[in-house]
Amino acid sequence: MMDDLFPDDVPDWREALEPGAMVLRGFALPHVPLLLAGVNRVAAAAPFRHMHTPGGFRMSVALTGCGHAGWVSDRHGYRYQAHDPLSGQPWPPMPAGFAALAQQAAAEAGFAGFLPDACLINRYEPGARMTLHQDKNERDFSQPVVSISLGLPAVFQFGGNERSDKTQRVPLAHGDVVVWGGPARLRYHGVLPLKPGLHPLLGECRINMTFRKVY
Ligand code: MD6
Ligand code: FE
Repeated sequence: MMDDLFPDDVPDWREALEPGAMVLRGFALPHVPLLLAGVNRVAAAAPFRHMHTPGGFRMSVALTGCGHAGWVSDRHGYRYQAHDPLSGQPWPPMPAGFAALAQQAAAEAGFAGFLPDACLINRYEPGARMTLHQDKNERDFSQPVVSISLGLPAVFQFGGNERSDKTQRVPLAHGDVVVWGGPARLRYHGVLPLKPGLHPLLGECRINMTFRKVY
């Protein structure tokens, strides 16, 4: 009988948020050294920078990226583009191991065969936040987004398909991975202002990496 209440094919490190959205607690922990080495290499070629919204506001989150496309925001709007506007060069290639890890995480959440072509890297310092938004600049909404949290903990807001829908608050810690797609793919979401703190590996900082299939 207990088997019905707690099916053993759903280990408790996987938390379903709602259909299509899942948190994989600690999934990235064994891969932190690889991820941080890769982030450092990317940031050496394409430094973290604070972009401006189309309305002219400086974003509190600093951003870089790697792979075939990077996310860019300026007074003309936001979009993906193949070149880093700071250098005029293509974004750095995705470090070895990144895509395979994102693919494994997606498969754990029920999205087999995910082949990301871009990884956006966000850096939060205390006070930085991400207002509610949808990820909808990608071409193919049948592909999920895989999001890895590193460093200081944060509170993720997860809402509905309208900005005004009520949101749930999901705490995310170092090594947690969120996968969403399918019916959850266009949900509004954001990150509450980062609380001050000192992470043993990353100091006063949270890094979020989101893997997408843009093209
Ligand atoms: C963040 N993440 O966690 C911001 N988007 O810092 C996102 O905006 C996000 O985590 C799409 C899917 C997963 C995410
Ligand atoms: Fe997002």
